[in-house]
Amino acid sequence: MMKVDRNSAKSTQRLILVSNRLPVALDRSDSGEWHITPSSGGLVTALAPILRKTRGLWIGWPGATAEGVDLEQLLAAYRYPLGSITLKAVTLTQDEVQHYYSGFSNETIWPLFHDLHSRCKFDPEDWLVYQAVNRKFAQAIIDNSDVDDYIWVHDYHLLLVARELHAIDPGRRAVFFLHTPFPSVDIYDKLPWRQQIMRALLEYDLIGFQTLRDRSNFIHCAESLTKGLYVNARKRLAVIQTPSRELRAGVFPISIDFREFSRLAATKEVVRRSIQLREDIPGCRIILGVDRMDYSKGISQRLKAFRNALERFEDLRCKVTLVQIIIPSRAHILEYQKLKAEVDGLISEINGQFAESGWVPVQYMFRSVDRAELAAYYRAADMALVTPLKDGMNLVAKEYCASNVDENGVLILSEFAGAAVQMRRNAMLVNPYDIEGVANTIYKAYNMGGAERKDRMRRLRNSIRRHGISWWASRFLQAANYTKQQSTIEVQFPQ
Ligand code: GDG
Repeated sequence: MMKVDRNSAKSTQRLILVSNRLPVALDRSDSGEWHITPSSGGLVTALAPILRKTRGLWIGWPGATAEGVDLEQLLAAYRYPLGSITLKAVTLTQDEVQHYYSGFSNETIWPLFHDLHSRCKFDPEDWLVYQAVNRKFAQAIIDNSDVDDYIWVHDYHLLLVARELHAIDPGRRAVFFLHTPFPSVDIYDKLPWRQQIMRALLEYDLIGFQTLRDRSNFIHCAESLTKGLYVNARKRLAVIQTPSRELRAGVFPISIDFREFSRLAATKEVVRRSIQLREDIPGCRIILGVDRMDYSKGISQRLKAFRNALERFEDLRCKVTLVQIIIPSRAHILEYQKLKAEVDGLISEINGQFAESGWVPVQYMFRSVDRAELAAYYRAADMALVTPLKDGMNLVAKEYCASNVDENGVLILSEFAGAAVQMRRNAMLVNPYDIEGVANTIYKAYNMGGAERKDRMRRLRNSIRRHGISWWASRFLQAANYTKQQSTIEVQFPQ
């Protein structure tokens, strides 16, 4: 439990969370009825207590566009199961979804921030709509908040919200957390709107990054693009002074609800299912991959590494199965369709080349699985292969360890995932582009003795237990001076 400063004169300040997506999914049944289901996630779990206690508000896009249906009204009538959190929908037209979401967010900023600038589309129309939608979000904040409310904006879809807020009301303050990496100057400079975006980012009061490297990249980009900038990065929270204002930049590695994952993994249902999953592949160790279908996740490179391992280490054949769960994502974007075709092709090549009676080397699921099923896979897996080409953090790596209650699994982790900073000593780090290197590491992990596996996994789990999602949220909110100003609430951060 975190005691907050009760001597402060200020009364409860409402927390307003702003993200591209609301924490709900909207679906339409065949009969045309709309269904709203809460989508779980670390962010909701971490912030629900504080949102509840401050009568907080979550502003975002409900994830659907619907002709002739008032989604705002639909959501207003919906009671969010996690308590008295109010959800406020920002509705988007088809055209906005295409240019702001698919276009600028996912075909410009996403690849650029993952160092994949050759995949970027730089379309002025996308940029115009991106600005307009950020303005729309800012207007929704103004319409639904008071000047004292505390505004926390999330992620790369909403880089300009502070600028747009200030254009309407210069007195508003907002803080920001970037879930993706921030690229180096060489990459960031490719962006035709680098200057406008940097200026807009400097209008936040606090910016949180996943790793020190992301923050350093940001500071270098800011320095190279802004005259008269003074930076003191020696403190834990870097202080950045522009000619007109001052802001802070910090490092807050996001995490998961450790307790929730380890509790789920120990339930009867999950234990039973994980035993069954192992029995379904008798005599084989399970290597697990869980990713959104995204080129940043390095799925093709991972499959090539697995193939290389089977080619060079014959004793792995019939002894390991790669279970690859891939969640469909951004399927309307051409690059993602091409990636799916490539992944499908590689899997069928590997299975065609190596499968024998009773053994299929790659088991592939292209769909989402429910949380208990995911926990059963995490628990059943002898190894997790988490090999993104670049990743802000990568929560799968942490979820795998939290669910590995038997402490006998091995985590093979890309050195380019933000998670590698905290997990580098006890995970087996790989360069995902080094196909032979990853194959060698699979083989090493396969041969690792029980004592070493246990020792590494125990340390990984202890570190995630100590630095879970509530630790992340409380550190960010403290840095932003949010919790200090609370006089009437006690914020619980369970660990
Ligand atoms: C972005 C950044 C950063 C996956 N499959 C299923 C499922 N999942 C859940 C996992 C995990 C989440 O999706 C994926 O999180 P990641 O961190 O791996 O990746 P991104 O979606 O790219 O997230 C990333 C993150 O933001 C947080 O800041 O770490 O770097 O790119 O939680 O469990 N969940 C269920 N079924 C599935 O089939 N229920």
